[in-house]
Amino acid sequence: MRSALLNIMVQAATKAGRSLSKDFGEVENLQVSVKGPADFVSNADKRAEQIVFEELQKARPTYAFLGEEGTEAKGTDGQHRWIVDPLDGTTNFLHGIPMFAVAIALERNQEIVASVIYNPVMDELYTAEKGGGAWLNDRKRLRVGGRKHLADTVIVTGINSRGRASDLLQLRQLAHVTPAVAGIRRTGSASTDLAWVAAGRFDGYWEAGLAPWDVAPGLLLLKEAGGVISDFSGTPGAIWNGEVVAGNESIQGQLLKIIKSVQ
Ligand code: 2AM
Ligand code: CA
Repeated sequence: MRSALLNIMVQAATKAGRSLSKDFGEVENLQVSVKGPADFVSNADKRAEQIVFEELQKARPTYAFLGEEGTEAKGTDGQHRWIVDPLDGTTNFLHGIPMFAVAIALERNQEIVASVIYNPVMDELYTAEKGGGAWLNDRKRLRVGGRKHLADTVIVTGINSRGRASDLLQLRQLAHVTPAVAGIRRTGSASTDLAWVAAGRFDGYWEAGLAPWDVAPGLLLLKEAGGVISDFSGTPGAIWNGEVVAGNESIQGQLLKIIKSVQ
């Protein structure tokens, strides 16, 4: 049974997800045109944020709102804030790759207490509430993978290719992590990366240059699945400086050691 709060979040995420799903079908048709579907995608993104905003605002009018597409509401209760990425994995969406999600987190007194990540194409709904565990499609309780040896792990990362200093650092990190693991993956959706570490599909994840809405929804999911998450200095649960290293306790520690050793 979902709580009333989680129900509101799921309702918002699935409604926005249906809108994205419809637009995604259109994007697949637009792939052949020369101009490409970039403007169309940007509108799909904004539409999804508007749907999430309206749903959440209707249900909890006093909560603040922070969304990637620029929607902001200050809120009046001083305690609660929604942190929303209406389309995490925009580049995938634009290219007709079905790896993207609607991601919603609720912050209460500076702590993330509820999360929903929904991929409408795969129809995978990830939910978590503080103390209530992490779940896939309401049925499957999630638990991070149990591997202890880094050499056996599949690690996911993301490298934002916008020519910033953190990109080069990530490439150096990649050069050190790659030979130490069984496989490296890159999905292009940070919330999916964290959800899949929570589900034990990936054993670990690291990335820099992220925004709070990329990290906040997956952070709680991962913690509720028994995972550990920190920034590159090892400070637990960081979402505001854009750095993430995540995994089970053992793998997170080993990954962090490599990340720390790379300058
Ligand atoms: P997006 O699809 O919502 O843009 C991929 O590595 C991850 O980084 C995705 O979650 C992507 O979110 C995010 N991302 C891409 N470009 C970014 C940027 N310039 N700043 C912050 N996050 C970014
Ligand atoms: Ca994002």
